[in-house]
Amino acid sequence: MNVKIDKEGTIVILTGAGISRESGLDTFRCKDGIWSKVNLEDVATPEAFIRNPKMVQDFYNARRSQLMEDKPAPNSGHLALAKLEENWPGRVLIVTQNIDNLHEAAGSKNIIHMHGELLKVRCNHCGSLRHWEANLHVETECPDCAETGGLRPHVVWFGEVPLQMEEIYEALEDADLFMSIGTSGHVYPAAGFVQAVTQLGGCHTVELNLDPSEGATLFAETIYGPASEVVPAYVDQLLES
Ligand code: BV8
Repeated sequence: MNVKIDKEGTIVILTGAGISRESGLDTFRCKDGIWSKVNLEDVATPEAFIRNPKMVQDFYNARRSQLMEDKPAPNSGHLALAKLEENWPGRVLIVTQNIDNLHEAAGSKNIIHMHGELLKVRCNHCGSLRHWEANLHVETECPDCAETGGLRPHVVWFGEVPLQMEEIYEALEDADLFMSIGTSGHVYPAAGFVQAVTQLGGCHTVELNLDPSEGATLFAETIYGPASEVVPAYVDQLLES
């Protein structure tokens, strides 16, 4: 780590599918990733949900069942971020693109799921939002309004507005350190956060990834290797600095 961060400083951490890979969850764009097995246009857009709701529900049912049945454990990358939040005097915010629950399972509290959460569903009819662990089907009745056909995963699809963007940009304005972990830098607006903090000035940026992301050259510092190794090492340097 080649910079000093004020101990009262704000740390904003963007995470992507790469941080969960060593917990056994697939990434999207790595070899054998999710998008090599299914077209995102068929399962991760509002148009797909209208065209073939069963295909979309089955896609998320399979991923929700994996969370519920395989019970993937947070790895040392997730745990290191929870330790940072616990021990850092300043503010630590995780902005995750992931819809799994591994940051929570590791003990992190200050989390924004900008692409939603796999274990939540919402009703298009009544707007209710609730924790959900079972499979979801087109004919599943909403427990709140009793309507069918309206329940959908609480997940942000392509073309939909990511969640809590105002809070995210406020945190980026306040950031003294921006860490990007396990993301290919392919999906916007998340991939644009590093430019946003760089334009604002006064924020150190570091990419911790298995290999260079599409935005690698935009970071002041880059460290490559598996998250389970590079993230704990970086967090220990921060806490010791
Ligand atoms: C929006 C659903 C308007 C949930 C997902 C410019 C500006 C704004 C928008 C756009 C733009 N250009 C294009 C767009 C539209 C679009 C977009 O970005 N398209 C892409 C294809 C170009 N964006 C949108 O539609 C977004 N909405 O823009 O609304 C707006 C804009 C601004 C402000 C307000 C409104 C909505 C995007 C959300 C789409 N939903 N998924 C789900 O099913 O999970 S995106 C999908 O990709 C996942 O959510 C995932 O989180 C996300 C990013 O993928 P990554 O997490 O990076 O995973 P990936 O596999 O790609 O990479 C893994 C990385 O890990 C690799 O680099 C690898 O090296 C590394 N790795 C692997 N193993 C390890 C590791 N690293 C460390 N350790 C390891 N062991």
